[in-house]
Amino acid sequence: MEMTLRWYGSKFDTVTLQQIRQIPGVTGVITTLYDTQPGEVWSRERIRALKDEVEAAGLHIAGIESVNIHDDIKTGKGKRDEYIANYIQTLENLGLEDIHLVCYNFMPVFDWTRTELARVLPDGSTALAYTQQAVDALNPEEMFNSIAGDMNGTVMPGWEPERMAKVKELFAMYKDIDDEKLFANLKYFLEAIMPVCNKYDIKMAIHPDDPAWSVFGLPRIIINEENILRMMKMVDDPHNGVTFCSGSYGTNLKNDLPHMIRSLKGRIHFAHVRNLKFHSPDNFEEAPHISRCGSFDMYEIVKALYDIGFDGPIRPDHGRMIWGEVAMPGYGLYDRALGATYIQGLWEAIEKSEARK
Ligand SMILES: [Mn+2]
Repeated sequence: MEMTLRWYGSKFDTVTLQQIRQIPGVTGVITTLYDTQPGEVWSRERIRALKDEVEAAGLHIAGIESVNIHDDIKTGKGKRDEYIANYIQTLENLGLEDIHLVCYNFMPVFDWTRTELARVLPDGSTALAYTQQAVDALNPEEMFNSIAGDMNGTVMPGWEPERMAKVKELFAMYKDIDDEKLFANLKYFLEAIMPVCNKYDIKMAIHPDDPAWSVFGLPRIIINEENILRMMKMVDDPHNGVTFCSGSYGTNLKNDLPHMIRSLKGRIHFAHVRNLKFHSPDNFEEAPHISRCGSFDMYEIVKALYDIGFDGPIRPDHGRMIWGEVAMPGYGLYDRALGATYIQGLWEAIEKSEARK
């Protein structure tokens, strides 16, 4: 595995490449052209400029998170084929610049959903949190306004104001889309992009839906082992793979995370490792990474990744705000740095104890 950190680019991130470079063991960043819109072609020039900037700081681009998918592709409507052609062009440009991992998601309308961006924990730190009760009490626009007011002056992925201005329109687009149609549209998209992925060895890594169930009546399909295996089989190519995100699949306590990891051997191209603390099955917060602070056994999660021979980029996921930091919620420096070193500690211990057997 390679330890990495997500970075939104110097115009958008409060964390610098120089700071990331000083986190022990972190050698790569997972980044994006944050100011591009879904459906747009990423030019080779802009990709190369991003790469040069990262490399000048002594790091490298370990992968892209994300190249977002236009809603016409997800709904199979409008200019789907034109946007898929653009996506293929972007993949080709990434491949030509020697970038071989792309994380994306297929979530309708909303990206990940939280109901609090700064729940105060007993130690005074703050974390992102979710309660179903809060979602049930809001309509989608109220949801957006409550999130937008709480971003510490940053723009959060999937919650861009220009996108949310069209939230009613977006809901109308998905009116007749159920799980089966969403699966079919995902298959259509994947079949179209597999040739370029094979040509440039680009691993596509779908991010799970978060939370791993339907919100506001929208279909959600990347939620459990059964569905993800269905997706792997429906386009059975190793370039069609997954981002294993423990914090997203883990929102549903029925998901056995180590078991899911083992069932996806050879198809996990990227891993997000984080912990959640549950107060009830639909009330949780994003806990510090270490096992004793949350509900997951992080050793078992990392051990499962080790056991399947996972060798892709791994990153700590959302961190808390600690030590007075003001940053994009979930994406501060300090708590993610602690997560990165902790995960590496687990990995080293597993590696050495396995070697002694
Ligand atoms: Mn994730």
